[in-house]
Amino acid sequence: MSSKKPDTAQSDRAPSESVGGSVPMVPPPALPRTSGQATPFDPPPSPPQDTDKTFDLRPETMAPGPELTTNQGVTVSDDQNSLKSHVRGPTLLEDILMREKVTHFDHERIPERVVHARGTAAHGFFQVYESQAALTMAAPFQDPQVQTPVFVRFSTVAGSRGSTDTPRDVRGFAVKFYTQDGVWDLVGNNMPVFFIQDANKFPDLIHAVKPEPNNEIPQAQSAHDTFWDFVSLTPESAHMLMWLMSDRAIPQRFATMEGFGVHTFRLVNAQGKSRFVKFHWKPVKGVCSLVWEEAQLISGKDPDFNRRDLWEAIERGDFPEWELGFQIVEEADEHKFGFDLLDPTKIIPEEVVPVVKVGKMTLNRNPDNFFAETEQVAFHSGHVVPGIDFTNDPLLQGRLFSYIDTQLRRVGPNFHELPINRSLRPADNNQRDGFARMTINKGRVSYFPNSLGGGCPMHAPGAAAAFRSVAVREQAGPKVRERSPSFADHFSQATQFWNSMSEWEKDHIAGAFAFELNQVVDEGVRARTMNEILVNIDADLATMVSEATGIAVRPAGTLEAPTPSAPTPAGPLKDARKLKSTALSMDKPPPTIKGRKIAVLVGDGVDSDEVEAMLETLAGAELLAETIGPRAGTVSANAGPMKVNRAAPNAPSVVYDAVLIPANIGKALAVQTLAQRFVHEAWRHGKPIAVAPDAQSFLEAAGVPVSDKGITVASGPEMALQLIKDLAQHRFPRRVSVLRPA
Ligand code: HDE
Repeated sequence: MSSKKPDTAQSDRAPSESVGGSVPMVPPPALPRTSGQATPFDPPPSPPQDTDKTFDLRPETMAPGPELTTNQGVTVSDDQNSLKSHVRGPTLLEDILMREKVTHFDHERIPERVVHARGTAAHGFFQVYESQAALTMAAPFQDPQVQTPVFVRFSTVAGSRGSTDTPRDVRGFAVKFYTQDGVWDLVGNNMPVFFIQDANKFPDLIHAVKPEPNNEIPQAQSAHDTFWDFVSLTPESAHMLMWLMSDRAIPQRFATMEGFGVHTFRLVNAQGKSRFVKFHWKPVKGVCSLVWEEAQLISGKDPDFNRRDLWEAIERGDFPEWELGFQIVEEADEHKFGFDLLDPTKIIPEEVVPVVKVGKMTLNRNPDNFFAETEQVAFHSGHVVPGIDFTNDPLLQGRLFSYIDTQLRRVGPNFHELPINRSLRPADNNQRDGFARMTINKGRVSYFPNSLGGGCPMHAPGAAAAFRSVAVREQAGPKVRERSPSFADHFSQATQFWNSMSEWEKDHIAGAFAFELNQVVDEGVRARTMNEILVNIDADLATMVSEATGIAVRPAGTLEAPTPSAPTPAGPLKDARKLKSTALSMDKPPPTIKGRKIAVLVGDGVDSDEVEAMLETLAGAELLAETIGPRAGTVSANAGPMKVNRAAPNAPSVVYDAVLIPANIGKALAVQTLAQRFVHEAWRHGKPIAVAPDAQSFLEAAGVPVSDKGITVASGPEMALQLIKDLAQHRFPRRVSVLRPA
């Protein structure tokens, strides 16, 4: 696609040509002493003046009181529902309570993102398979010849900018399309639902999951009391909790995770016809995750694991790809599902409305500068182009307010002028000034209507590509601060998720709940999660978690009264036990194993011809093999010194997908604890292992049962071939129960 912006790369000024003349550099005076070193002239250190400071701070120190107020001291009647034109209507601008609360929240951090602070990004393009003009006039979906540039940022939610890549968390999946008609941001996640149904609760959710405010512990984790306190009091989060406790929350690679627009949006065609749509990104490499213990170890061994993988894959030309899918619902079918399409805690099962793949996104270029691009990119769910429109989902409505607000705080009022955010179609309007304004607008006129500027820039009511909101007919009625009763069923889809899982996935989910709740100290929070959330999802799940945490399941019929967050009517759908969507399970072999990393353990005495042959076979299957020796440099092989790629102490098992041990080194490895740990971890984490016959006793010494699936003892080429076959499974997750670890 050609940019309509003039080429601006013409003035490359050398640093010496800087404007304003040169200033002679004066060397700084030599420091008389190293900073921190005491001299005879320093006064003796005084004891810390804690009491003075505590006194000094006292006027600002405040414990929570009994009554919630605004910042102006006005008592708040309802802090959980935004003001809407009617129960399912759009949120009103007049909502001073929500705006004060959300605005304040949006301004809490500088300069890192309040949520999704840790992220990484890449450039690429999107190309539609065939024109979707019948559904939408959005520019990226018109012409299969056109490649629309994109910039995609992946992120975690809770951790700060320097945190690890692999916590148990939701992953952000934000795509900026630079279309011919302006910028469209599809700011989604790797899970199709969300914790809450109303934007007004977002500050509470995030305060609860972030490190606790008194000690800023724990970093990037949901396994702590305040998070579970909040979700146990917020039953609408039940479905999202199932996703969060599943292995979806620890994706193996960004390239192997799905993405979702989450909310129901609208597609609008040139005739003004609107349909509902859910957006899906389907990874071409399939959906694959880590296992929890592995993810925890990676956090220490290689906190940049996902970011490094994305970077390296793009550098070597193994470009990550996703197909974009639409789930389309005609307006007439809006109420046919038994749940509300406006409720962001619900999915439309793919078996009910199929996902139609309409095009492909390819990421093929790493950013040149992390700050200028990845950090300063400013997404907004309200950045849409003609052909895309919103629904009354109260979470989406709140986001439409929040993102501009956060960019004003984080990047400034001219964030749209930064190169990474700039529209390919030049922006032209009467907005002026502000911090760091770059455009030099000429002339006297910065208002409309005007005659002195010839009336420019003018409205374009007739332009085909002008943005017009869909003329949705809203019901009349009194303003309300309520949630629609059609949002009341919080558990059916959580149960559906559980029903759709394989046995090992259930084991991992129950294990994750157990891990988190064993970390929670408050007995009330533990009991409430069990008896108000888990028992309502599934009795087996509750029993499994109960056994692993010691939290008693209360006898049926003794549930506490509904929590403040729960709307009064309706419980789970009666037939929830039968709901199932096989599309939700990850128990499927990936379509390709291209780019998987294989550890080939080597040592002195290894047969270098055999190793060479293995490496060739693996490369032929598009796998990345690395030889790991006891030290960096070389090992002495039969035919002389053989170079190794990495030294064992710096090459943790958790960053590889499979392990190979050639002949002649089993004996040497048997006495190395590090080597034993290496293969034992690979086995625990379900990875294929192939060894030469003389390494079998080493495996046994390392506690690896050689009869397990995915463990091969073979000679020569057979070893590598079998490993490739086994890798097609991704993992053998049934080896070690997460609930009852070996
Ligand atoms: Fe966000 N969210 N969010 N969010 N969100 C932000 O914007 C917010 C929600 C998502 O890589 C912030 O630039 C509110 C759902 C992603 O830069 C902020 C609510 C979904 C990213 C914000 C939500 C998301 C953000 C923080 C409740 C999935 C990272 C920094 C109504 C559909 C984008 C920023 C990037 C970032 C607000 C809920 C996705 C504060 C108020 C649901 C992927 O504006």
